[in-house]
Amino acid sequence: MGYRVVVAGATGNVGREMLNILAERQFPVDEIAALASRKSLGTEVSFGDKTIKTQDLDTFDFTGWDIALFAVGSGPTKEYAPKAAAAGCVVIDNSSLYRYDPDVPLIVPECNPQAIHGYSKKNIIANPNCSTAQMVVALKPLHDRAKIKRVVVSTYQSVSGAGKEGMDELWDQTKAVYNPTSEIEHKKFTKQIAFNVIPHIDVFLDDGSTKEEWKMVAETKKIIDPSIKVTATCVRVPVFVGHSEAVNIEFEDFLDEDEARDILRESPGVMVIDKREDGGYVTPVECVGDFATFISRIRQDSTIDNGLNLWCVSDNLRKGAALNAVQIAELLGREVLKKG
Ligand code: 2RA
Repeated sequence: MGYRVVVAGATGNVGREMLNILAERQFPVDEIAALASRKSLGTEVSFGDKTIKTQDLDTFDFTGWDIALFAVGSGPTKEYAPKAAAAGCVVIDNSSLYRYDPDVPLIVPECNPQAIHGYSKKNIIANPNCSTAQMVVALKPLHDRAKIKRVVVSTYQSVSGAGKEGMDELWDQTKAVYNPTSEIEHKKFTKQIAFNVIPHIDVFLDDGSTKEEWKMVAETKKIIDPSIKVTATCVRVPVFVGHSEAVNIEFEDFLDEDEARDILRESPGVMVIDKREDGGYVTPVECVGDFATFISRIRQDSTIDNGLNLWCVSDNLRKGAALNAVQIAELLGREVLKKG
């Protein structure tokens, strides 16, 4: 006997990946429902080798459903997640709405699986921001070995993090560079992303950082350890899928680069590809469609006593969103609901 599972936001980048990954990982599904907004009603989406028609999120009755994976953004989540939770359906939400709520666990299963037992306060579990998820998978095992004091991270985030619109904008702008035509040339673009990088993701805050940067700080503290100091610079780059991060770590105690590499090689969810030669590292195009968080360029930072640098790459639609959400559902099933 398995679960009755809902995917809300089934026609978006992340929602479609949630369906793909539920099927790929053979999550024990007895029945699946794919929900979308009224404008996408009836759109057909794939679930393994099946095709399912989307239903209306607005009128859907969550009673009798076990788990709902939400990928609808904070606005609709605010309206529909409490309804699903009140109907007894455990919500795993990919938006940022509940991530910082003390009554809602924020979970990366490789880092803080024990937090799953806090879900019942609101019957809601939060999925972290994509740029946080891949980073904490690498930080946690190193923190367990040599306690992290401070993290400085620069991200190189793909346009799929901004949804289909972000991908279309890169595509259109790239075409316009090679083949300027009137309708594309005059299309209003917020900023040029083709052959450019933009040091701005989400809104600016009073201290000059962006909300994306603030999320990495707040979420790393909630998932691993509030004592870790984090400073981030989040940058949009002309890549379709796959976030990359240059991570600098300062530990309480010295951690040798070879020992760090060995620890990461043995860590859940991590794939180390780290050779000091041409091509001995991972780039975003190589991570797409994979479940792993790839780590390369592991090396001492000799400018401080206990420093380490590393390069972290992962598919932001998978570990950064859909995969982590499905892994939380697997954890919930194993540890709490115990069906299937
Ligand atoms: C981005 N992390 O990359 C944000 C939301 N997915 O745009």
